[in-house]
Amino acid sequence: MKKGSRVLIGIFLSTFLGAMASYAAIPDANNVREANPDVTVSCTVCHEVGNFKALNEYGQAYKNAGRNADAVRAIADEDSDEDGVTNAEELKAGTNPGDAEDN
Ligand SMILES: [Ca+2]
Ligand SMILES: [Ca+2]
Repeated sequence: MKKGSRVLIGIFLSTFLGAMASYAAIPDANNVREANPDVTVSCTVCHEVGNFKALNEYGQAYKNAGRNADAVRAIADEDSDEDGVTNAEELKAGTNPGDAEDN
């Protein structure tokens, strides 16, 4: 692959990934961090893996509760994905509160 092609691909990927980060609704990620200061938040906390337009069970519960930091706190003791671990426990442990296969 020519150097010019690699540069163009790099620019495209940087732009695309930057746009994805914006699409992931940074304010929502910040709301999760505000309620859980020490957790790492990725897009898949609220969105389906491979389909970021779809919300998982946790993302839907967050949206229904008001989509703010208080909403994160309001659903903290719920188990949105029904895997036996509360949303707050999952966020602290680094597992996904919207994925029953991850607990
Ligand atoms: Ca859970
Ligand atoms: Ca889980």
